[in-house]
Amino acid sequence: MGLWNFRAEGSEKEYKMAVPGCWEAHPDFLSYRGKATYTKKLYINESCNLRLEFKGVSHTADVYFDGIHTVHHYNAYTPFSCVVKSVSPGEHTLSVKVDNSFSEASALHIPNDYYTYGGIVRPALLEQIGDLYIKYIHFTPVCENGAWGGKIEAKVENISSYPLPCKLQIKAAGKCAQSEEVIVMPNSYAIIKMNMQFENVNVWDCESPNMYTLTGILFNKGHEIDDMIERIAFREVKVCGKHICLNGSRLWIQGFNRHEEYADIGCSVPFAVMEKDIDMMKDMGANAVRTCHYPNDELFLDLCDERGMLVWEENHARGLSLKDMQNPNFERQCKDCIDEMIENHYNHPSIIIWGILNECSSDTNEGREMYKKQFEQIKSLDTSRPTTFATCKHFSDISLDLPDVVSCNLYFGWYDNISCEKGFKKEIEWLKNIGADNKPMIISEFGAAALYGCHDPSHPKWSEERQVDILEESLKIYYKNEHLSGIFIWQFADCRVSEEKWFYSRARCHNNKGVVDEYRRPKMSYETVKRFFTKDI
Ligand code: ADA
Repeated sequence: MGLWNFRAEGSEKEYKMAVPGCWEAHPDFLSYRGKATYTKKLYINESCNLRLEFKGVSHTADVYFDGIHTVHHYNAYTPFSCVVKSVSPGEHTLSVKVDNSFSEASALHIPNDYYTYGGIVRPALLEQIGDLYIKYIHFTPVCENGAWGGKIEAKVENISSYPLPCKLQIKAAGKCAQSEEVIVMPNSYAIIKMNMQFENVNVWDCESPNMYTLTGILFNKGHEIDDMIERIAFREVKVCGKHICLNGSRLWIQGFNRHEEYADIGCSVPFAVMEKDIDMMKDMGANAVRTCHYPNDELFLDLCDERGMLVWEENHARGLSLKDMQNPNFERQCKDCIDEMIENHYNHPSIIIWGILNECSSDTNEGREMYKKQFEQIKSLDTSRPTTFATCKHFSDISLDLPDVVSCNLYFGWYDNISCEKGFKKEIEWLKNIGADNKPMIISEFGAAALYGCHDPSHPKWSEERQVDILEESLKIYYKNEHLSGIFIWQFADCRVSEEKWFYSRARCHNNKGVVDEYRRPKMSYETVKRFFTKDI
């Protein structure tokens, strides 16, 4: 947190730029797409190993420490880190070259129906570490015959050139356990697995989002050399036939798609606005949010944990054609995004489903193979959550056998001039004919656009009145429909979009389907949604 020196490529002018922040928030860079360098002086008071972690740099970062390149990272939405060994006491220079331009090097950040901002858009942190440190601790809650246990998987890294012994101690929910001694090989890592049993714990759910602190302490020859504090919870989410169950009870999911963005701030959404968004969604009666179309800031996920908001988190992709998916960087960039999303967000109890590849080429054999590969990757990392993807390939999708949950984006009344009742009936019949009706189904997107303040008694498209009409008609059909496990309205708030491609045709270059505008000013549809989502409360 703070001000860094900033200079755009090819410019001699130096600025002060806020981190975390988007350069588009500065009057001179409102629509700047290109490269820039952030620089900051660091003062280290004793010789040590430094670990630098960046929670999000949009969209490509190259980090230099005293002019030496330490790490390259692509994708704005997942954390990455690097270690600088044996840093001497005194002043040092940290610089980050950031690039938010579109090119073949970027398969996922492309001109789209959301805006790719530029900057060190999420927090950056610095910590001193020893030669042996904890990379992550994953906690998987397991309930057997009413008794709660936990599977622990920790990754311990050795950055020295000699083998090091260690033991891991875990304290959580009044219990303490210690691993056997493990030797971590030089310049390598070890995975430590442990099982724990717990008594008298309170489960996590939307009404009572009970959280616990897990403390991991790493010992080397009896000396404490590192620790890690994680927040965990006791809840199980499973697919039970055609339903999604939380702690054994059938879930009804009702919520919003939410882009990470706030008016002129861009994608570095302030913490207070994150909380306001959750307050407004809960005020409307929502119990869920979909992180369309990328992994979210962990601060927002922390709030969802604490407030009992269910989360569909997904990897970064929106509307990529087969040609886009054939970009030579696509598969590696998706793989890295999924690895980083799950490694960093694994313990959030609010995340109940992993999604991938929103409206990509799931209607082609080559596309299907890529979906298949990504679902296999997710299952290799986490078997405790179901998977899904949102399709728009109605009547032609050939990949719906792959996910645990079928999800459809439907815009009857906006893009498709057919009644929601008729359109939904056709969709259900199609899913039944292809044998995809044997698993839970979610309407992952439905909605209509309205310009904030646009009122017209004839209810034309783009008026708030028409948005009410379309949402009302859809909610009458979808709300607690027997075929459905949940619905996500598109979308919570208006958001900026690219000017390239057809997106320039979006009124004011925004996606205006929010129930509130980008300043969180409610449209008429706010009360419509609230009427439906709260009527059973
Ligand atoms: C698609 C897409 C969303 C948004 C929406 C719209 O379903 O998944 O990101 O672009 O359409 O507003 O048209």
